[in-house]
Amino acid sequence: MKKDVLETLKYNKGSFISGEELSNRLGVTRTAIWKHINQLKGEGYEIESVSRKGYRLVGEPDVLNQHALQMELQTKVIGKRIVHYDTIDSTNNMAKRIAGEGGDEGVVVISEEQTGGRGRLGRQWMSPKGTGIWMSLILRPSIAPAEAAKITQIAAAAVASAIRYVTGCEAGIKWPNDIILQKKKVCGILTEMGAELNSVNYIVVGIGINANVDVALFPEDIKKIATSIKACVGNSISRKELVLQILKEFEALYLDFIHTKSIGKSVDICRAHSVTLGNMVKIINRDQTIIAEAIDLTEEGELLIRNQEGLVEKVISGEVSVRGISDYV
Ligand code: BTX
Repeated sequence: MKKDVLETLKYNKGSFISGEELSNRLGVTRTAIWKHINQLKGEGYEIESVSRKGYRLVGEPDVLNQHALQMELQTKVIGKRIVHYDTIDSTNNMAKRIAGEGGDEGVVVISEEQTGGRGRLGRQWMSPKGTGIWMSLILRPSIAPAEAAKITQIAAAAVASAIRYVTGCEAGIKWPNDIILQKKKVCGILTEMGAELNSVNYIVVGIGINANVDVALFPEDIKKIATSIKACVGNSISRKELVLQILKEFEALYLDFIHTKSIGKSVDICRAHSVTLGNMVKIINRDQTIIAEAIDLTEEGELLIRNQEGLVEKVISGEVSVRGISDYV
């Protein structure tokens, strides 16, 4: 019922709604409405109450715990259990531990801060307290280990679409695992798995987003390539709203993959928002770098390049990094 009261206030978009109308619409007494309003206020919702006008929602808490998210979650599987920490080494480490102990598909681990946030190849991922979105999703698809990289493409499509929907910013996708705003990295994705030789046991997809992060506090080398949503839109955004939208978009694309065995829908989004395709890029694979033209993505989410001899080759994401010729993008 508290969820219904909140939804009605939200639906009213900042206008007043009387206690009587709320009680009629939801079929409970005005006293019950009053109690739920007080509980919501106790949870940090700013609700103005004015006599003869009623109630209106003026602000929401930006909390990412199970209780706050599940009140508004619109998914069936992803996020059915949310484990929230104030601080942790890495949400991917914790998600892998939970998955290894039998944790279900759909568990989401979120932390306000990571002390050992990781990128690919053990690189460090800066994860300061309270301003970013540092989260990992546990999945249990019946796929071969070689297909795990497809999950990165699904996540990239979901995050870019969600950032666009929530903020109106033109989020781009730098293949294979970065989301870009204004030519800088706003989000990184790290997909890891527990697998046998031929089958995946679990996949953990880690998503790190500089939502309201002050990137000026990052070390020089990272400051040059990183940005935050706040820096691009000029004000803080609701992390909660963005997490809810990402989980919704991710679930739709992931379930489509499970049902159709194709990531075609995600690849279409990755193509449409790609900042890589059509450009000359540097492909860095450990200590080898080649320069090529990025021409397309395959239906499996691999990058097609035309090398300097004019031959078309497939690049599989794994440990490859892609850079612009002179800039990060
Ligand atoms: P990556 O290997 O593609 O990128 C890592 C590189 O990104 C670093 O070497 C550094 O140059 C740069 N970098 C570090 N921190 C940031 C930041 N906050 N913003 C922008 N650039 C940065 C990308 O790996 C994958 C990152 C996944 C992070 C998530 S957070 C939740 C989950 N838990 C965890 O430990 N990792 C994932």
